[in-house]
Amino acid sequence: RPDVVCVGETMAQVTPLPGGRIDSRSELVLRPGGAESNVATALSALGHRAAWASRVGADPLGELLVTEIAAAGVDTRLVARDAGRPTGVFFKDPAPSGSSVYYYRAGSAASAMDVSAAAPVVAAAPRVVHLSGITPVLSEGCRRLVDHLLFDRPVPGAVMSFDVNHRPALWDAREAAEPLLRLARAADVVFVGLDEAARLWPVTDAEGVRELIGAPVCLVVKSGADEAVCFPGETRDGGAEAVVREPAPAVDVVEPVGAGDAFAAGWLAGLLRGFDHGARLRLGHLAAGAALESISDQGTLPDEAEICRRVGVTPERWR
Ligand code: KDG
Repeated sequence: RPDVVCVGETMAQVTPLPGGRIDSRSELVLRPGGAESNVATALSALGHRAAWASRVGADPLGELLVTEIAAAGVDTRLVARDAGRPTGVFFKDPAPSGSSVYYYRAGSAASAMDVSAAAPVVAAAPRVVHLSGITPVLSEGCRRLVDHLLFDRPVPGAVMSFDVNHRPALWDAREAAEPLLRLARAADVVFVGLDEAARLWPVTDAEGVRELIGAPVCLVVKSGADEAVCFPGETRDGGAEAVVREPAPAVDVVEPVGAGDAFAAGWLAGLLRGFDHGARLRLGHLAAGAALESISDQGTLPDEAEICRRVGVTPERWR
């Protein structure tokens, strides 16, 4: 039984080697790139049983994705093959201040997912289902799939985790604002960047996001390089919630794509391990920092002793 099932599209990501650019004659690297499989990969690196549920083309790129993601320890048995549609592709021009991405994903195999893709997720019976705001914009079927998982709650007892993940290249903020807010309000745990929230909604600070999304949701607002704030949600006795803030450690940013996914994975790993809210945020920062220091979407974690030191837990507690 997996701890977490992450549902969403992964594409073949094409990136130039360091120093190169897409618009020049560069050597290119092919790797899996997808928010939800990034979360599954990072969870697996943190020692959890993670599965990725999706659909890929019955083509060499689909094979590459499944092989690479399985090699990272992720259960890929919930990935369907589509003989009639291709695996999506995107190009990434890395830049520390924000990479540029160019999508070739319209009509992809993953965009053909619909509510029937929920059945294997239900059968897997995970403790957590992780979704993101990318999936609902891919197609009507994908939108219904996310709605079904979040509103009908077909996975008994699962914590429903949702990363807002607004991608301006897929829909502008005006179009995305209402659907993403509606989905965030339906989840149990929500991750959002403060800049992303301010682009989508009339908010300027983390408290504003908390008010907008509402108290039953456990909300994590990430303020870029500064800090992450968690509003744990209403307490059972109706008391005021204890807001937790953790400053982000300084890192030498190579490329930011994938850092948000790693943060979510770190936080969810902390949840699965029963860590307190401060330790969950610190583990989120640690995983995000590793991704920020890497040219690919995934980073390399420090060893166990260093993880324990930075998260503030004993090795016994970690294992
Ligand atoms: O979070 C990283 C993702 O944005 C990237 O891997 C590509 O999944 C992707 C997307 O749809 O933008």
